[in-house]
Parts: sequence; structure tokens; C-alpha cells
Amino acid sequence: MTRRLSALLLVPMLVAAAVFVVPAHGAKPKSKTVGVIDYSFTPARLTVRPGTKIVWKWSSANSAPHDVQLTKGPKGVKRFTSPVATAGITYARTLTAKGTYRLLCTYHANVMRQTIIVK
Ligand SMILES: [Cu+2]
Repeated sequence: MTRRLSALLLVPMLVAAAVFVVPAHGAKPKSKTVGVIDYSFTPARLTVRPGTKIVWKWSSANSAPHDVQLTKGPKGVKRFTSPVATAGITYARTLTAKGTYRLLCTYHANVMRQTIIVK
């Protein structure tokens, strides 16, 4: 292979490599959907990266009203409570601070609990 031909091949290879690299750096913040299903959050425990948008989705099969309340979070994170609904809504929060988030449904606090780890 001539030197000139090698150079001609090198340029497209570098371009291709750059294209593969860019999405990793330009990746959008992720979102994660979790279920609000009669008497449980699904999954009950999950680990996500900082900046992940958590979307709670109420199951259409629900028979009881539920909400999502942050009862304990990393220092400086404001508590929040979603609207109350039986079905048909979603509620989203973006978790930016690293740490452990403890959540529950205020109507079924003994059984409906969720832990989200941001790290
Ligand atoms: Cu509930």
C-alpha cells in the first residue's frame, strides 16, 4: 500500500472513530420509569446516575389511590409529594444530588416504600 493511499484511508477512519466517541460525551441525561402499582413501587430499589429523571407511572390496573413522597434525601434536597391518584398520571423529578432517597406512599406507608440510590 502506498503512503498516499494510507493517508487517504486514515482520514475516514479518524472521522468514524470521532463519530463513535461523540455520543458517549453528548449523551442526554437518562430517564427511568418506575411503576406505582397497587401497594408497591416497581422496582422498590434502584440505583441511578446523578441527573436521572425518575418518572413514576401509575398503573391503569390500580384500585386504590397512591402518591409518592420523599421522606428522606441527601442534605439540601427539598422534600416533595406527588399528587394523589388511582391511575392515569405520571409524576417526575430529576435527582441530581448523590445519596440515598427514601420514598413512600403516604396512604400505604407500611408496605409501599422505595429506595433510590444516586451515585
Ligand atoms: Cu399507596
